[in-house]
Amino acid sequence: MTEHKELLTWVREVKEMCQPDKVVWIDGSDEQRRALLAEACKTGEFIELNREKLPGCYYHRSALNDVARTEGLTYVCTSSEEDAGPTNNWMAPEEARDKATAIFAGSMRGRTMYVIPFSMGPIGSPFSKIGVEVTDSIYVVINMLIMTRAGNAVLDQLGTDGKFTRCLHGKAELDLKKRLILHFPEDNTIWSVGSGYGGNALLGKKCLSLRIAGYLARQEGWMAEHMLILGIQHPDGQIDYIAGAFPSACGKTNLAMLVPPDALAKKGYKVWTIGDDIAWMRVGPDGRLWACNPETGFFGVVPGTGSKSNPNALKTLQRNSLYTNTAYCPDDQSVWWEGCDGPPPANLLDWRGEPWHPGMVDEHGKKLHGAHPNSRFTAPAAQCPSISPHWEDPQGVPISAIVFGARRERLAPLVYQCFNWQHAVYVAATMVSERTAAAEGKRGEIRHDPMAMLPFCGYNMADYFQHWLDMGKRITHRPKIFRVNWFRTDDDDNFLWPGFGENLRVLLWCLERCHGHAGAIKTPIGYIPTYDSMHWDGLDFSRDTFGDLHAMYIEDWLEEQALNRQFLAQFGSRLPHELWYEHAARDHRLRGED
Ligand code: GTP
Ligand code: SPV
Ligand code: MN
Repeated sequence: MTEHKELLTWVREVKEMCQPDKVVWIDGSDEQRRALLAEACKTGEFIELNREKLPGCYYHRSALNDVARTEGLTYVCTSSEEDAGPTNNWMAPEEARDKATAIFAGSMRGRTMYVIPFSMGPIGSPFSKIGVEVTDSIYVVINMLIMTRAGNAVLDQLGTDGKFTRCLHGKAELDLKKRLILHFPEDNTIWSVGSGYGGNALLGKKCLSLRIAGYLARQEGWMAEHMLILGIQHPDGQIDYIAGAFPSACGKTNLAMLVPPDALAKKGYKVWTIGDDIAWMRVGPDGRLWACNPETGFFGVVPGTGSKSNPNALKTLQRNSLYTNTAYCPDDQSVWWEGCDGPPPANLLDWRGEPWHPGMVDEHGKKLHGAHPNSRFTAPAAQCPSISPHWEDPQGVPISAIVFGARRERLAPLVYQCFNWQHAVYVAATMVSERTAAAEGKRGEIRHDPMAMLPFCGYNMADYFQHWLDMGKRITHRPKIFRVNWFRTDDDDNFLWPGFGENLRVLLWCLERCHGHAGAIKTPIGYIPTYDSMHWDGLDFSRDTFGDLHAMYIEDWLEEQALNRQFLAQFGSRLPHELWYEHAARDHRLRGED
């Protein structure tokens, strides 16, 4: 199996602590995967879905208290609290280990412990990172087999002394009071206990590929970002690649799988998907920024996925996929969710397993959902109709533009271009978004979410800003940077912008700005498009509404400036002075003083 001494020793130590009945190494074979699926169906952890309609698909319901990431229980455990910074929860490494050990101790009695060697990025690529996740959850194993490259080939790559991230996961009692998601960046170790939910439990994802990888990336001179990657093919066949950072449940999966509106498709525009959640980016020998997707699957938001909003996602998840916390129809073993194509079938069970029909309310009169708002699909990326032929290229794809998007009903216009890299770092660092169902907490409440990385930065956010500034100096051919917002509403709360496929029009404007030939107007916050600089083929969109989408209310921006000042101030002297410079410069521009 393996002669990697450090790995064998670690697995033995974990076994002694958790006391599983047996240990099974995940080899990556189809045979083993099938056996695990059969076992999960026997215990009720999985339900096999209709073999004709949804071949190879399974349904899983989580515990009621385990439906989203728990940011309040997620910690960065560096030896100094300063190194975690004011935006992370911090716990001293020793205390964290003691607390978690008490929960892990004996927690796998009567269970099997699975050992999953996995690679983030193609196996053997110099840019990939290897992890080994130990878990007592078959659900985690099956997810990891979709989301990562896992099995014996990774052990071979690891050899007898390769480096790997130790990823320990246990369900324990799935008790909120005994749940901890702990990162030990100085030790290249992750401990997660008490949750089976995606971002808490699939440790290759946010824990390794963003928090730990981000920590390493800063030391090694690259970037680990919460970004989608897509390619836009122009009518002449040229392809431009764009990376986009949006907070959780704010549109990355949808944008990554964008289907061009008919009129633009007819002209020859085409969109290619590379990744929908995580981008690892490096400076290439040509001085450009190159991005790759370290994952092999999509762990996407289910509600709202329909043939209008995201037909590519819908096609991707027709086979070999997992559905977690959607509604379930026992009559024909199918799944249903809000925003899917058809009406709900009779005899539906909601995500909790209770009989459900539309219009149901709880005892407080609050609407009950059939599918949990954060119900998720896990689907192989290779099955996506728009997947790019380059999605597994080890060196990645060259990035022409970066877009930062967040969810704002007001203030943020549809799109604006930043003046330069340093200005863009300020714009991204002070990005504000409304909370979504992807994490526990009050939905709709606004908060600063710098670079869409607030919950995912594994070290002091001020140092992360500095890293962004430093990277800008190292990239000789810098991507142009834009801020977008698909979510601006009118006074009746209707979205002003149709979004989804129509977002291509905004991306085309961005790319034409990169190539230097689209019209724009300079404003205090950046360059906004003129109506006539946009492609409107096939869309009847009024000049007035376009104006509303970009309307600037100076008073509101000055209020926002006050919030930004407060946000930046919490980093004290660790904050790069360039950000204060940009803050003051925007203030001056807003007051008409420049
Ligand atoms: P994570 O997987 O949590 O990181 O999220 P994500 O950024 O991939 O989010 P996703 O694409 O799944 O978007 C989720 C929500 O955004 C759904 O409710 C979508 O309907 C909504 N959404 C996505 N794109 C648009 C858009 O262009 N306009 C509007 N109005 N809503 C959108
Ligand atoms: C997110 O919350 O940003 C996700 C889902 O992409 S999770 O895997 O839970 O992080
Ligand atoms: Mn995400």
